[in-house]
Amino acid sequence: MKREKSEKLFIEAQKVIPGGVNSPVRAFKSVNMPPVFIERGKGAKIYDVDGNVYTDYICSWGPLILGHASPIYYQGIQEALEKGCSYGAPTAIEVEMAKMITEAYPSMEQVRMVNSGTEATMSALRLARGFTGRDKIIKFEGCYHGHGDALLVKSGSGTLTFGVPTSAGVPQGTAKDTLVAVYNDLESVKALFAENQGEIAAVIVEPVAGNMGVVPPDMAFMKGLRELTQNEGALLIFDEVITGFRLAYGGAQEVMGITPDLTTLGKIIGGGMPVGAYGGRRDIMACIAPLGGVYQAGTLSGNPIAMKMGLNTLTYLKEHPQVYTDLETKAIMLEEGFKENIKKTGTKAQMVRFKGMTCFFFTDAPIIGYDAVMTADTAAYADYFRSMLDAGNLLPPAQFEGIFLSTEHTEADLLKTIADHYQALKNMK
Ligand code: KE4
Repeated sequence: MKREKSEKLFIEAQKVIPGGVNSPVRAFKSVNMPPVFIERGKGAKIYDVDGNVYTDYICSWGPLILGHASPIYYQGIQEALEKGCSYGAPTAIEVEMAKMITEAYPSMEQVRMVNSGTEATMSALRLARGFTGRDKIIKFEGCYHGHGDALLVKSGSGTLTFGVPTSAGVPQGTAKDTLVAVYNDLESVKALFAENQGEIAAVIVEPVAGNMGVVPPDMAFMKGLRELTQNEGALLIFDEVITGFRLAYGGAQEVMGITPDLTTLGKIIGGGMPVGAYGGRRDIMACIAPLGGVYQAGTLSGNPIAMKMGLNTLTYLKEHPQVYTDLETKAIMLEEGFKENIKKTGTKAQMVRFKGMTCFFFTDAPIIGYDAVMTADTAAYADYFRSMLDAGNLLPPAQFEGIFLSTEHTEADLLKTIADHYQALKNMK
C-alpha cells in the first residue's frame, strides 16, 4: 500500500506538533512506521488520506462502539448547534445525561461531567483524598488512568509502549504518595495497607485491565479489593473509562456484581466527543464544590453538543441491549479464528479475551498480570501490525493496547481479518 500523502503530512506535522501527533500512541513509533493520517471513517471502515481503506480495530480507542459517522450519534445535533454550542451555565441536557448515567450505574448516586478520562480520574483521586483526609493512593503496575501526575507512576498504555511508565516531570513529592501494587495479586495490596496503616485514601483499578493489552481480572482479587478497602476505610475507585458501557450497559461493576465507591467514565459516553465523568456515593460527592471543599471545575464540562452526542449513544445502547451479546459474539469469533491460526502456524502467541475485549499477545506466558505481558515480543508485534495494515486491518499500533470492536463490524469483516491474520503469521515464519 502507498501512503505518500500520510508521509508528507507527518513531515509537516512534526514541524509544529511534538512527534507530529496530539497523543503519543498515534505516532506508530513502536510499530516502526510513519502513522497513517485519516481522511474519514464510516461504520467499521476507516480511510486514510491516500485512499487506502482499513477495517478499524482502534475505534478511536473505544468511544466508537456504534462505528464511525453513525447517524445515531448525530440525531438532533444540527438543531442543537443552531441554538448555540456552549453557555457556561447549566442546561437541561446535563440533567438528562446525569440521570442516564446514574440510572445505569446505581453506585453513582451523583455524577459530575468533565472533558476526558484523565480529568475524571484526577478528580476522583482528589475527591477520595478530600473525603478521607488521607494522602496515599494505590494503583497497579501496567494500569493506565490518564496523564494526571499522581497516576503516571508505573502506568500502562503509551507510557508502557514508550518505556516511560513513570513519566519525567512528575515531582517526587507527588509520586511518593502513589503506591504501586501487582494486578491480580491481593497480597501485594494487603502488604501496602499494612505498611501504610490509615494513610491510604483509595485504590484505583481498571476492573478489566485494558492498557497493558487486555489482562482479565481474577474475580477473587476483585472481590478481595472491595472487602479490603471497606475494612481499611479506603475508597475503591473503578476506572471504567474503557469498560463503561462497553463490557455491559452497566459496565464491569454490573458484570462482576461489585459496587465501587467511585467510578470514572469516558470514551463511549461522549459518542466521539471529549467527555469524561466521575461519580459515586452521595456522601462522597457532597465534598465536591460548590457543596464541599474539594474543588473541581471546567469551562466546557457538560458541553451541550457533547452531551447530545453522548446521550444519543447511551440511549441507543439502552434500547438495544443485544449490542453487548453481539459484541461478545464477534470477539469470540475473532478469538477462535486467531487461536486456530496460532495452532496452524505454530506461532508463539495467544489471544486473550474478556467478554467483548480482546488482545493478541506475542507470548505464550499465561496472561495473568504485568510480568507476563512484559514477556511479549514487541518487535514481532510491529512486523505483524504492518503486515495486517497492508492487508487492510488497522490494529492498535502497540502491543500494550486492546482491540476495539463496534456494532458495525460484520462477519465478513472478521472472516477477512482472520484470513489476513493467518497470512501475516505465516509470512513471519
Ligand atoms: P483520556 O484522558 O485519554 O480520555 O482517558 C484516560 C484513560 C483513563 N482510564 C483508562 C482506563 C484509559 O484507558 C484511558 C485512556 N486510554 C488510552 C488508550 N489505551 C487513550 C489513548 C491515547 O492515550 O491516545
